[in-house]
Amino acid sequence: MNPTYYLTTPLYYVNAKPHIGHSYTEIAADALARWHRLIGKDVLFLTGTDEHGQKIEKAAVLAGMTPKEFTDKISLSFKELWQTLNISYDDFIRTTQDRHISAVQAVWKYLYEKNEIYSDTYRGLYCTPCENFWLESQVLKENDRLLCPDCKRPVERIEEDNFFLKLSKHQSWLIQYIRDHKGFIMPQTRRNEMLGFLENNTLQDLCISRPKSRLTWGIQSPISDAHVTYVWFDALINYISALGYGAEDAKLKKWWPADVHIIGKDILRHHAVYWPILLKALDLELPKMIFAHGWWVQGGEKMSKSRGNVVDPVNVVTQYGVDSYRYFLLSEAPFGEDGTFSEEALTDRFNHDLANDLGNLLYRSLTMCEKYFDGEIPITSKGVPTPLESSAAQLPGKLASFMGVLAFSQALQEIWALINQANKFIEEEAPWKAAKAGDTEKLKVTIINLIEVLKCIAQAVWPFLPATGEAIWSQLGLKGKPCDVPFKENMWGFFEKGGKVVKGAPLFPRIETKDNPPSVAGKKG
Ligand code: ME8
Repeated sequence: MNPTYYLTTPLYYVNAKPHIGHSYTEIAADALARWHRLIGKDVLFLTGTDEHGQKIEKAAVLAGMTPKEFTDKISLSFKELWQTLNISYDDFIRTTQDRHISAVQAVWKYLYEKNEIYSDTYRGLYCTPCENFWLESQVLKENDRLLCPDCKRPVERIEEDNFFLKLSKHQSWLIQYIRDHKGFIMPQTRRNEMLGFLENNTLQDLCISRPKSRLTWGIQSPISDAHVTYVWFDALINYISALGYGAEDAKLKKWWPADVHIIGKDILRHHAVYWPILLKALDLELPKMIFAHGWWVQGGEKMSKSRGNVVDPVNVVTQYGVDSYRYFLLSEAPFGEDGTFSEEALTDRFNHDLANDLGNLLYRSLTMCEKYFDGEIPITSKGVPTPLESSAAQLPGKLASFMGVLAFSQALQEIWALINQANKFIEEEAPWKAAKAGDTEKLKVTIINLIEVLKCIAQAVWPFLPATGEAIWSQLGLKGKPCDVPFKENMWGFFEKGGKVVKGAPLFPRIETKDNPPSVAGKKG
């Protein structure tokens, strides 16, 4: 049996269409899922949509639709975008599905019977855009207005009879758990932030319901006819409801605990405080890692629909292509830190890394294979080891350590170091000279080394740029996909029986800009 790898993304709110921020989390998760498939793991990649609560109910009313009609429509727009972006999720959960509703109700019952839940009156403030409860002492005061400390929008004062999950009794356990498990909250800055928060504040018990007199668009509580479930309590449970919690043990046993929950830093507290305590109360293990990535910012502020500063992924991929967009997002900012989106930066990376480095390497190598050997991959009698071979052998190990800590931009740098070494190899070996001198054996050795390294590169880029990896694969004359062949240390000699390349058009025709005239291209080979 192959080792398993279970990874999740947040469930996105369906109050509006997805933007670049949502696509970032999704693309990162996709790269990680594909990487683990490439190295032979049995992967479960879960994503989906968060469809209950006051914010969605309001958005539906505004659109003149029922919440059901509205959530069906927007949830579909997420699925469509994921298809466009080549996202290979295995399961898409919607919090309005029966499997989720029954799991949430099973959680309610378990916790109620265990005395982890009690009823009381909630007096405090509520931010609908964030769906968060706040205390008077936590909100911002501006003139006579009270504002949400996260999104800075006005909060509403509420007094409601509700149900609460006991958090404070688990506080010291959680602090100790985080201290003992260094890789549990990543990156380390976020871990320190959470430890600081827990060490300096007494946790308020979490309100987990809303009265039906205020909100009906939620999951019915099985212990009170008058209440529905608070949207965050509902949504977090998706990570186990998708595994059949309360209904089917085998799936939960196979996949839980999750290997990583990938989230943005905006929802760290929900995942690093509420979720672990909820799991502890449920007598379930904690996920192995919670990774909170940074934000795409515009004008110094987080990109979000409500701020009106979002970039629409569909426009970008229409203009630059899916893999260029994926490459830009994963290489531009270290995962965990904020990034700034600009078309200039994207064009620059496109021309430099994709067109010049990767595209040219493939095009030149296959052109030479066609020119000197009619496209037949040469079989050499001299198995001369080259520096390319040893660099390629080290790549899987290096990538494994970066991917283990979700360091996507560093993993890409390693792959590009090999691409550039191969480009340098062409210049140094100057195969056109060997051809002129009639040194066929040397020519064969050079070409076969390029073909072997391209095969390794096709596999290595595939998690990040799946269509590109597959295009290189088929231009090398190979059947299937790069993930069909194990990606491991000793992979040189793959073409020892030869083969035939099928050169295509350049993968990334360069984008002309003022600083980047077309004449920069046109290298030998
Ligand atoms: O919070 N930069 O859903 P949501 C980077 N339903 N990532 C961003 C981003 C930005 N500017 N904007 C959004 C919710 N994201 C809840 C989650 S989970 C059980 C429930 C990404 O639609 C990032 O992953 O507001 C962030 O955490 C998520 O979208 C928030 O999505």
